[in-house]
Amino acid sequence: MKYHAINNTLFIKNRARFKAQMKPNSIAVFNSNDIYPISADSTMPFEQHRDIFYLSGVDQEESILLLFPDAPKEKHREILFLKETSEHIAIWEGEKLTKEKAFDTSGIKTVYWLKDFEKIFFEIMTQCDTIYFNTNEHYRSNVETQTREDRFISWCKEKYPAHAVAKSNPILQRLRAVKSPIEIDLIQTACSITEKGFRRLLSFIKPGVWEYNIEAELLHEFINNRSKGFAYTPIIASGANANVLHYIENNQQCKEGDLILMDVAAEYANYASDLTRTIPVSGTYTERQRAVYDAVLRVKNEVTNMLVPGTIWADYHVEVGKVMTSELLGLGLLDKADVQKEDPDWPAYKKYFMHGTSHHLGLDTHDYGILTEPMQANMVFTVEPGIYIPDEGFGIRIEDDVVIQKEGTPFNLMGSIPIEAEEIEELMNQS
Ligand SMILES: [Mn+2]
Repeated sequence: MKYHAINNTLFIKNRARFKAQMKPNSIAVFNSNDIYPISADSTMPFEQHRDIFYLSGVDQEESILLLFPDAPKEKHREILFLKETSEHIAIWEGEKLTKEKAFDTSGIKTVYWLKDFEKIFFEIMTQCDTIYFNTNEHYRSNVETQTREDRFISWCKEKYPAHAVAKSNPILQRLRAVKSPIEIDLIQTACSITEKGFRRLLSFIKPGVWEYNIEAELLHEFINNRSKGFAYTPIIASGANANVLHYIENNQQCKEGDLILMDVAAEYANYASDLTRTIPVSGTYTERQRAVYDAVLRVKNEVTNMLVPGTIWADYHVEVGKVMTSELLGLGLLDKADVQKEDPDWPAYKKYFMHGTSHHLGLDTHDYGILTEPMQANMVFTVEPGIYIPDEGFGIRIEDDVVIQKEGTPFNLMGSIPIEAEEIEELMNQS
């Protein structure tokens, strides 16, 4: 891991909050992700499942966390099962968590090797009535592979058919949505690394650079700052590519007069940041580009203030739609008749702004959080309005990450990243 060790009180508290929600005499099990194969002996880089990470800090494959708050044996209230390591294994496979290191990382005293799992699990299953399974109920999830968690659930249901089952996911959706101070610091670190990358680009981008040159500049800056790299697949879209919302080819040359939309951000310690800036390739916005840019920025600033405790996500989007509609009227992209005859299920503004404005941000870029429940202090959201005009060959999106406050307007974790058109132009034209 490139990141600095995380204070383990984060994970100790996260487990305490999870356990407080469990039914009497129940256990909960969380598995690591697999290392996904490519072919031959090639594999994808390991990405830990965010739930076992959230509850233990263990960032290693083939790990299992078991929680059993009512365990008759006190040492079985929290257990980690890890892939066995030894000095010999360390030489061949590289350093893995020892039992001592696992304790330092997680605060969990009882650590067994994975080879003993079935035996110890049998004993525990004879003592509990309910098992919490960790299924994926994220509103955008679309998983075709069988995860290690899925395999565990199938195995367990077959072997222990008489136990009651319960769902971990709704508990985690609610817990992970509200960030603790340590988590906000980690997200802030990710945002600050992103800022370094973005500032590097302001003197780098010129007509003739290729989108992949920009991707390389960012990766250089991110890794030099202890990030693994991008928090999500970077979108570096010059000219009309900006109108393809999930453009990730990043293989075109940036031309004089074009804008370049960059939805690019670093991760840090598995926490995501999520930034979008749209800047002029030549260092100066045209009058029309500037008018649209300022309209998007006004929408962003105005709707950010609606992210306060109590706001419902769907209602917020209705309000965003009103603000956006008025800007689109101002830009002459819509006229009054378009708005009067609009379909309430697909309002007129959606022709130019067809995606959502905000999502939770945290260990996942589109983080957990139950969107039908009111917003709370210390939830972290993106704010990312955009206006896409294929007929004019450009699209503009601006995105920052903010923390909802108990009172007042949200705190902008990206408040120091240049966003005003003048500031961007000035920085781009300093030689
Ligand atoms: Mn986003």
